[in-house]
Amino acid sequence: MNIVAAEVIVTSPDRNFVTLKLTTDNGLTGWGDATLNGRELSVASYLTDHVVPLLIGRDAHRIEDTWQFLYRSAYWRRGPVTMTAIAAVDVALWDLKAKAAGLPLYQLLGGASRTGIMAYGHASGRDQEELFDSIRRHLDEGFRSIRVQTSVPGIDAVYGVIAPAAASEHYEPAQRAPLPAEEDWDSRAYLRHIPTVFEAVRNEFGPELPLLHDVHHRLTPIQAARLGKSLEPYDLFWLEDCTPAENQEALRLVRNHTVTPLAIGEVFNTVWDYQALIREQLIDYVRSAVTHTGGITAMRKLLDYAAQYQIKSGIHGPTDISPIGMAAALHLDLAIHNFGIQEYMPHGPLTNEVFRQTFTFQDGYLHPGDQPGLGVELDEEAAARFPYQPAYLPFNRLKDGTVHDW
Ligand code: EZ4
Ligand code: CO
Repeated sequence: MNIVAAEVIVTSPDRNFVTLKLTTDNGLTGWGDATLNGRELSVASYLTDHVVPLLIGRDAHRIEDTWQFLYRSAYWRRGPVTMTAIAAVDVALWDLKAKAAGLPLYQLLGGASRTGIMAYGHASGRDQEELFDSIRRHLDEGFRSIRVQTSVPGIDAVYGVIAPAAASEHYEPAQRAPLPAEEDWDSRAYLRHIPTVFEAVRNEFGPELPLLHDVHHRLTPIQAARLGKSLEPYDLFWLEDCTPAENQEALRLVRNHTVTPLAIGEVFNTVWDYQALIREQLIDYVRSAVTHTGGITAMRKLLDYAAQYQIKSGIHGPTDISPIGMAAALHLDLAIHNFGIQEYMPHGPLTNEVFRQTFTFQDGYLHPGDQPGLGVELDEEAAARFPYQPAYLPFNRLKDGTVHDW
């Protein structure tokens, strides 16, 4: 099964997506997600200009060899652009291998370890009433675990809250615009407010419902430690990305002060970003995306390493992961033993026209389906109707104008 064609497709139905299409001499098509939010065209170029020529004529069955070849032969290792490009190739090769075998991909990873994949949804609101409504809507949709984000008095715009103009249910942080939107931030106001939100949510919805919260790398270690401690009475499932992810040492300080479970890693791209975090048991959940961390091959190894320390998966699954990347995550979630939870933000209707999917969401559980391969096919005619549009994630400034983490 040799690769005869490799092509990069950029499409923007509800948002931008980059997809790698591999075709083999036995007539199979494999798909890989190469979407890096706000930096989409860099991965498209990395693939088209530097990787596609290397793939033609290669044996598509040699997944491990191809991964090692792309990682080592470039000389320049790691980084989000490189690891997203490698992930796209890796996932497309797994799609091909599973299609050739006539099996859903999870069967090649050891088969199902569970019947369904617990997913969490994103609830948010500008005030308590709006937040409670959003939580109720998620419960009605079937979600049994919920991430809670709210606005904070003293801050005009807060990550995770529906933009006032477009009060759609599912928040999309990246905005189509020639320049990134500027938001404001105040850590002290945030630290005062968030425990009151979780107290109110627990009082309203009871002790059972798993609740999650995302800090988006905005706190110092000691601030994060204080937040974790102050949220202990509300029994969070996890506190996510509480400090900037580059400094693994920071989590040691946070860990010394709180038993609130910690999750981190959506901006990580290799196992090396987790080396101390896993070995020293400083986290509880691995948040990497299959799409940004070298694909299924690398994620499987990372999660097997984590399993030795009872650290579980919490694979990144926002709308900027395409349905192809999402399906790859679901096959892995179903197969591994140390599954924790899966993030799930449903895609918009135009995205679902471009990406024909077979995965399902029922009673709070996702399942990748039983089609051979990933179970997602890109409709190239539909994709061509939605050309690329520049889009950026927002950024933060403090009151005095200093740029802050978003
Ligand atoms: O803001 O994926 O946990 N999920 C998240 C996401 C991120 C976006 C950034 O591209 O933090 O919603
Ligand atoms: Co996050």
